[in-house]
Amino acid sequence: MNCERIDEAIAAFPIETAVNGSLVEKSPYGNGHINDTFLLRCQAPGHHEKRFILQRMNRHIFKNPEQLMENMVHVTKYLRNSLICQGKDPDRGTLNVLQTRDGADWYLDGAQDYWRVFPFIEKSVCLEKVESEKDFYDSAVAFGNFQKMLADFPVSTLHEVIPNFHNTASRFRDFQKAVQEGDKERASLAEKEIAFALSRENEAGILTGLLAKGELPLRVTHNDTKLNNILFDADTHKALCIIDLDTVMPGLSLYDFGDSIRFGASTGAEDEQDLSKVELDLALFEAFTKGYLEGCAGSLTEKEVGLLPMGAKLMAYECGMRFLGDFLTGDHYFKIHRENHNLDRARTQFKLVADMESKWGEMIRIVQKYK
Ligand code: ADP
Ligand code: GN1
Ligand code: MG
Repeated sequence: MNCERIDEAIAAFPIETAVNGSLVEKSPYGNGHINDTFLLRCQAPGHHEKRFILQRMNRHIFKNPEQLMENMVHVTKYLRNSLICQGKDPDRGTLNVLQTRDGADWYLDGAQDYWRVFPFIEKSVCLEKVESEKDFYDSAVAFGNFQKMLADFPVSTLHEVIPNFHNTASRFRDFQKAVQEGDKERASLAEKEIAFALSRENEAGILTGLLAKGELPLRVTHNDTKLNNILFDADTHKALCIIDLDTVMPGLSLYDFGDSIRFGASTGAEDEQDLSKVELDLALFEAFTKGYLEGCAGSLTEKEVGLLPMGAKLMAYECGMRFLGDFLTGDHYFKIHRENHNLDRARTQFKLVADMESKWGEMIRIVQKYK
């Protein structure tokens, strides 16, 4: 990670003054595919320590970082007030954006990169993989509750930071273009996967079509509801805080549900190479469905609830097309750590789609049980 301006960025924030101490560690942190994340550790006299998360935002992907930060500050302040009203701890229940020494919400460095800092939420854990059904259920309640807490947030005040982010029909067109214009040698490695994706064109627009007809509501959604975007309390293992708010935008609740399922209810990692290890775990699907509906507490319409399985399938399908499109066009979007990494990721997503198709009746039955 080439971050030569990191010291310049650190100096812009009141990190050391916050604890009257000195910075003793700055190291790469987390497993995100987009931004560069660092952990900062400050040591104060008397062994008191304070940690921060510093992030350099990906400017190739986030074309308007100032609008993005405006969304983030607006939403986190709103959540903070709601938590205070509910008598909960606003420093642990939501992300908080630390202002620069000049009172801004971000720092723009001399190379035109944007940086931001969050106080580290202590005594928390972040899971890359579901460890127990209960944790996954808790994460579902938290994501459902996030949806509910933002139900009255004025949607129209949010900027659409990435247009058509979860518009599977538009992602399908991008994918077709990637197949036409991408690397031919890579395409020959992925013939089967390309055919799989192209053959499902008629399903891509199902949810956005219903939105356009007014049959599904536009909501404030998170849009990146992977399990590793939630922090759990280290002692109680209760879900504590939803993080990674870059893509909070107007969207469909079904895609939030679906993203959690494709990531957390899979029996394999997102980049597992042995596809025999990848399938939809129906027990986890059930735990998440139950928790999400409880967390939403009646705020979803009957139509939304009935379409939850479609949200899961389309999200895995869309994500697979995004990974595969990126593989075909040279891996410029998602960070990769090995050869064919994005192809491996696409394969797991399409394996999940196929598995969901074979378990469709059971997925519907589970949703009916909790509606
Ligand atoms: P990315 O967009 O790269 O996924 P995230 O915002 O999800 O970045 O942060 C990466 C990781 O950093 C998270 O998975 C989590 O482990 C950790 N993290 C982020 N913010 C905080 C915070 N305020 N407190 C504690 N850990 C955090
Ligand atoms: C990216 O940054 P991260 O890893 O939380 C991506 C998501 C994908 C996800 C796949 C802004 O999320 O849309 O679903 O990778 N974020 C963006 O793991 O494109
Ligand atoms: Mg993340």
